[in-house]
Amino acid sequence: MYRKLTILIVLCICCYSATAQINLIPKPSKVTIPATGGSLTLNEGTQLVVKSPVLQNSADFLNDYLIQFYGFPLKSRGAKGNGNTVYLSLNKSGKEAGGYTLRVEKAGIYIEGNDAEGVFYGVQSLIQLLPSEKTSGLKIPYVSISDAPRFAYRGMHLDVARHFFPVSFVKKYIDYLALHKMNYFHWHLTDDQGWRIEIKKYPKLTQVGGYRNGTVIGHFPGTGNDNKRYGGYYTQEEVKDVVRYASKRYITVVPEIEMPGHASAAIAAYPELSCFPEESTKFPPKTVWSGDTTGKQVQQTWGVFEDVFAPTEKTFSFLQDVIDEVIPLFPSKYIHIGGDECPKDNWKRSAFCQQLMKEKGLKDEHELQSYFIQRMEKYINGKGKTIIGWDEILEGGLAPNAIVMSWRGEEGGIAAAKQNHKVIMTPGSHVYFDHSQVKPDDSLTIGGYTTVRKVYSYEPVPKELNEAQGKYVMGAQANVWTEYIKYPSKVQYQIFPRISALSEVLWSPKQSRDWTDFEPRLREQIKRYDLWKVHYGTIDHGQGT
Ligand code: TNX
Repeated sequence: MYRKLTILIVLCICCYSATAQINLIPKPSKVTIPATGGSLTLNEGTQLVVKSPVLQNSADFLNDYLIQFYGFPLKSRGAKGNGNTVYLSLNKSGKEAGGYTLRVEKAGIYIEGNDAEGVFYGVQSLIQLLPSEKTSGLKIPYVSISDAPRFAYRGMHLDVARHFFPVSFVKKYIDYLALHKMNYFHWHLTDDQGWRIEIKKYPKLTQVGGYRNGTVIGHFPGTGNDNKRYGGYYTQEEVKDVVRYASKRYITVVPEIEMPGHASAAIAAYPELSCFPEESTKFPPKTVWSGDTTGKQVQQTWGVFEDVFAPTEKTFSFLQDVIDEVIPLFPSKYIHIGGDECPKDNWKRSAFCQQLMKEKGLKDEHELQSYFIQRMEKYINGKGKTIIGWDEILEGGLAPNAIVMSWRGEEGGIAAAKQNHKVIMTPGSHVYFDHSQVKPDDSLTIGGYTTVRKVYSYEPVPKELNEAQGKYVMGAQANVWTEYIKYPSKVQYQIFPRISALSEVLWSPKQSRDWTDFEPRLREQIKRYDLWKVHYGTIDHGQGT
């Protein structure tokens, strides 16, 4: 009797200790832990068998990670391992894209993907089974996992226009996505405060538009302005390097070229793209650095600016030329063309615009914006690509094949899905990582208050949509606008731990969402942030909920 009880207690402890070590984020669809418990130890002697050359990216990622955080790689072996071995292979019968199984057994570790991405995601799960502290033998509990993503679009955005971030950091950012099984990086490359991508035909875009006067830190002109030439840009070679880096992590880079609004940097370089090329947008006029030769300026403050692209043939051929150089750099099916926050003031007082509207039978400036976007869509579709636009592109009539990014709440996304258009949800209410995550705010932010718990509570498919309409929701994305985020360390602080919550929203089955289950896993994950040496915010978010 006592013996039976002892065995039971030992079994329970084994189970418990095994369970305690399974702290995966995002939570997999199915995790089975053998009642007997047990573990395998990964060490310098562990071998790595890669069963197909397409899986080499995953093998490299695993080894780079082990070297970086634990100081050793696995030893490559041909076709067969010898017990203490990690096997990467494809499972031809698995159906769901990105799906995989991961088994940790006495005989070895087996990762089988439905496709190459699946193997990569299996590797990410394996990485999370490793201890979050550096130890000599890396004990991994026996476990069997079967998993696949819920949404096809699992995105993070980064605004590199308000503040410029070097390639080295952009790559780290891409790694943060990869470690969370995210698969889209939305690169916000142009805005009023900087044009960040080299366009060979228009060198002034980066020579002039890539820099502004002063490191902007306040809402008011001149606030914090130190009169330094400030900015930067990516050469096309650097862009290709980033895209290659991302593709090895099964991350698609979606470039954003803003139009017709948020165009000050382009207009400072080429004033003829404005409705009023002669008008000065400089304010205050004294703070102009010597390279800024036009009456326009790359903006030195945040906000929305009236000087937008004129809908002229000159502008269209300029933008088409830009697109012609952008498309070959990005294998992405999608090109984001902005469309948000375009003031119509200049179009209203431009005789050219009024004439154009009459000729085309457009009843207001919203329809003129729709005409602008539809023309660009036609051009981009002709190159085999699909456009994405912020939800303002609904106003004045949606371009026929456009995907809508719903940021002003969910309404835009709901309306677009009801018109049978694909949608990516990015509502400011839940997934703006430029908002503070604590109350009171512990640093200067744009405003807003979005806790990790609020992110975790987000459901990307609104209840207003029926089942068929809900299928138009491709997924969701967090936006990281950088008005008040100047350094990589602050980007980290803003995205962690909220990125972990978002990854679970996007990857894990809806029915498994449970904050009380997630929170302890997140606390474990935070130890891993320490291993990565990243800055992070907090789970304990002050007064709010
Ligand atoms: C609105 S979200 C913007 C950005 C700002 C952001 C600040 C969107 C499509 N446009 O230009 O950076 O608010 O939160």
